[in-house]
Amino acid sequence: AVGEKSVFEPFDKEAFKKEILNNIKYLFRKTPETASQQEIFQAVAYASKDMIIDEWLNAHKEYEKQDAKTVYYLSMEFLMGRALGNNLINLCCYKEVAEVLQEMGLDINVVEDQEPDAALGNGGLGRLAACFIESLSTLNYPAYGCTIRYKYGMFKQQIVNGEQVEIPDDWLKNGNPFEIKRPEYSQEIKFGGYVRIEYNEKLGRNVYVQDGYQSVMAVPYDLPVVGYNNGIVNSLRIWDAEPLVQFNLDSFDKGDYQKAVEQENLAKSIVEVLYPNDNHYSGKELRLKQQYFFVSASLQQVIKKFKATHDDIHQLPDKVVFQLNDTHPTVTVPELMRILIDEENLEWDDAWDITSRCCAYTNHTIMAEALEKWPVDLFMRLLPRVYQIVEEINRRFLIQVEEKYPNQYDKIRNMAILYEGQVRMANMAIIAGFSVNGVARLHTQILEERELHDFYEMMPEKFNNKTNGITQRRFLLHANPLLAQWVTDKLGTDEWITNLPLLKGLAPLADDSRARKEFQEIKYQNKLRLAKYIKEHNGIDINPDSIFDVQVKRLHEYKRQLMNIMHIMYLYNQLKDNPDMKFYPTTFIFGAKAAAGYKTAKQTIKLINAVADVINNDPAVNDKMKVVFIENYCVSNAEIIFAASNVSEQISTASKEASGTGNMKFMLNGAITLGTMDGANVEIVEEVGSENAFIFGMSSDEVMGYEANGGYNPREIYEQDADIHRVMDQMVDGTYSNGDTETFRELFNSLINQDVYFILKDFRSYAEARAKINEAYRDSKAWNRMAILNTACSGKFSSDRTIEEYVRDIWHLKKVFVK
Ligand code: 26Y
Repeated sequence: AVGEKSVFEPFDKEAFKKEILNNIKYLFRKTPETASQQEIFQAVAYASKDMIIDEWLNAHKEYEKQDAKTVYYLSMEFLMGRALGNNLINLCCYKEVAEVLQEMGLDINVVEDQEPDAALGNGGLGRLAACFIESLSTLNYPAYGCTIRYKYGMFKQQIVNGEQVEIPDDWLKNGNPFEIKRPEYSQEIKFGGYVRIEYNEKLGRNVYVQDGYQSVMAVPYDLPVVGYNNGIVNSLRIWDAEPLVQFNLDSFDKGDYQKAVEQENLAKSIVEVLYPNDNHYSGKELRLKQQYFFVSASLQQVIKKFKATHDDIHQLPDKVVFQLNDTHPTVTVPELMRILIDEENLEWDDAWDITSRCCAYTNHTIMAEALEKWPVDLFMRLLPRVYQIVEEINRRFLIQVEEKYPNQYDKIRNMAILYEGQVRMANMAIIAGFSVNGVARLHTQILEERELHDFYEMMPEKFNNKTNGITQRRFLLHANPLLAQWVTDKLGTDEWITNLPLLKGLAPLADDSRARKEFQEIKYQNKLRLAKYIKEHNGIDINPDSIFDVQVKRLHEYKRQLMNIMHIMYLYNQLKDNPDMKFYPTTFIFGAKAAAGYKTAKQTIKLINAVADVINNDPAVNDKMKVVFIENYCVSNAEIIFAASNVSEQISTASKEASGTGNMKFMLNGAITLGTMDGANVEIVEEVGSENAFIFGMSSDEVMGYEANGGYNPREIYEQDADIHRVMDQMVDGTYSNGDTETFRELFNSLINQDVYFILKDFRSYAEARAKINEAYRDSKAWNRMAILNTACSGKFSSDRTIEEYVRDIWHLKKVFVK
């Protein structure tokens, strides 16, 4: 179906082939026979970039002509994954390019596999940003994604002796064929020094000048973000840092040697590496430098671009909106104020009006440990002028609070930006922006009723929900070509590619036995593909006829991978005790990276691998269960994993997972959710019906009720439930640690003393749900019926829907069409 109705010239296969051959020759002085796979990938990538360039130029010409309002999606993370396959899909020439390559004796999958993932992100938040910019292009909206060109992205994970080892991700080592350097848009970024106040005669007031600072040059590179079949190409602008003065012998002579060294080091350090923390804040100065670096660069460039075609800066909110992806880019607020006041000479009130009409904030978490709070002294030292502005924003806000809530000190304690020597970034984003949104209905409700209640009470008009979504172009069309083709055949159209709710039309097929057989066969083929990947990468043989029960996501205590593996330990005990127990063979699959400094998370990975090692080497159970930890979970292998899954583990402690987006990718690919009533699971169940999902565990209200009373007593469960007792003891009796009793002691202690995430409390209910799902799989008719219904009901979870809601309620953009 792909490529059938391209807006492009009919794709010229011969010309494309010639271009690949030319690239192989002129870039590498080679022939197809002597070129390496990597060189062939580069040659194909450059050839496809040539197709993109005209559209890219054209779209931007049209934006300028129409003077269209543009959204700047500011995010510390964009977890893009690979570009080649998706660019070809969105250019509607994937099939044709595959044929060209085949004629040349090449396999497009092998060529795609040469591309390193652009892993400029950790997990959900970064991948959401990537889905959003793809949808923005596909929906014809002018947009930029702005972030940092990290030299090293998310680390590569190796498992050595069962433990995680982090390998630097040198993703740019072979160059990046898709990026274009734009030195003409370079911006100077200033750090440190002090603020000098001067009287300005002409303005009749004091002005503020930053002096004695260090600076670096921010140099942008643009990556194309291709819309699906519409001729729109937006840009992901990634900022690199370079020293202002080139380090050379001249500067030695001039006595600037020290300065040159410092600038070189500063520039290098800022863009060196992505912080691998997910949902966990650590007050590192370098991270604040990164934040200010890419925010200031983006804002300076936006203002210059605006002024090139507009006289009145007051019109900025009509043309520009900044979406802050969590609090990480919140320094946008005082930086925009600084530019408007110090450089554009506006008065405070004018500057504030413009700033608040340009900024909107998305919250992705309610967990206290993820909230960014910078020590005042650190902030002040690094950004002296920006800090003055923060103080003034805070001062003026507190006057308002005092007026509205006289003598209510708790309001100030909760809402002040500056409090107990810290700058609270979330409070600044909420106070300054015109919109605050959560990422799933339940999450937004918890923000309004609890976490941000005082803000909600004071400014309810700012609050809104935007349930997350995912792009079906990557997670169905590219990731699961067999299912994509089946969907197109059954619907008689490929319009679902840009209109996902059309999948509803598949629902009647759930009751059609032939359709169910076909659906099952496609899943089986995808399971073979994953089994092959696992064999190649892990050396483990798995049974494609077993249930593929999968939990892939960042490793975090609240996501409860520990509960999953403990339940597997429990099942193993059961199977050993009752070899004839009724049990459908299951392969339990994990994939997860732990933040490098997160001890409990790393221990959990170790436990999973230790349990896998024992179980996979026990012939007594091997025809019934296997446990696989897939190394280096990332966007490119995720695509293979989702397509092959039967059971989607979404088992976070209720109230903790803001939304989840992996849950949607599984659903789209026909996996059944085994989950708690948390995040977007609630809406998934609402769409597909509770009879087509397996829900267990405490509700968010129950969880929050216990939390308000200081938790519960896990020891009671340990004492009373013999099965749980046994599993717990096996963590510290050496069963999974060659007799060593201390390897997993900390995990044991965390459960017995506090069990902050209610693992023991939810264990029984989880076990029941898992038993039900194991039983349900036996009835292949009923199972495939459910699976088809999950795909059919996943239409709501397209990021196209999410983006249209952002546009309607927050951004107010107009679609731009190109000839
Ligand atoms: C270091 C620090 C301040 C920090 C770094 C990364 C804090 C948070 C994060 C990342 C958070 C994140 O990925 N949140 C996830 O966002 C997804 C998209 O909205 C949600 O689906 C998911 O539930 C949420 O955990």
